[in-house]
Amino acid sequence: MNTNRLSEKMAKALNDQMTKEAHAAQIYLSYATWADDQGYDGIANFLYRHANEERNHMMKFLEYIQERGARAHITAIPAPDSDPTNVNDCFEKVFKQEVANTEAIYKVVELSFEQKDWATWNFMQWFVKEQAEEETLAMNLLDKIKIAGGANAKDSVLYSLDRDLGNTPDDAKLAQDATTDNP
Ligand code: OFO
Repeated sequence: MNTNRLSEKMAKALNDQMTKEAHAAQIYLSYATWADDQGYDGIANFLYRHANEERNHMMKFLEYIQERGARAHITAIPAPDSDPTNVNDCFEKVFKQEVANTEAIYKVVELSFEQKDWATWNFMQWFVKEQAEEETLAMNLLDKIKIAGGANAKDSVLYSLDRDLGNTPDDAKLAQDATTDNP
């Protein structure tokens, strides 16, 4: 008896999105190591924590695919893009990454609508909301760096920005506290 409740096309779309979330985690990790290396500990801390959130998103997809009776396929993750050239570039890359991921999420939502797969449509709404929040966060970061002078921001301003980001509340919970329902 076939207990798979996802169409082949939907299972592939969800698997692809799962890998995209893993890719996002790698991208944030790579920017975090760059920031760390440049001496921006607060920005690095923020990016490390965000990498953790993206990894939790990957797990959320994995669990959903398996729960619906299909198979989550663990594949290679594409390498992250090149290092940012400065803090302004770093935040611009973060914003672009989030917008690209939002577009990918919308495609899965669209497919679920076309297929009248309401369980998947409902599952995806959490990600629609999450992406809107993450875009806002990235826009706020960009606004801050623009006010600070963008690519020409002075060291003293970058110092305060770095300190402030290091003190932002921790959205990403410790691994032992996070669940796929509440990543
Ligand atoms: Fe997975 O939340 Fe952003 O990209």
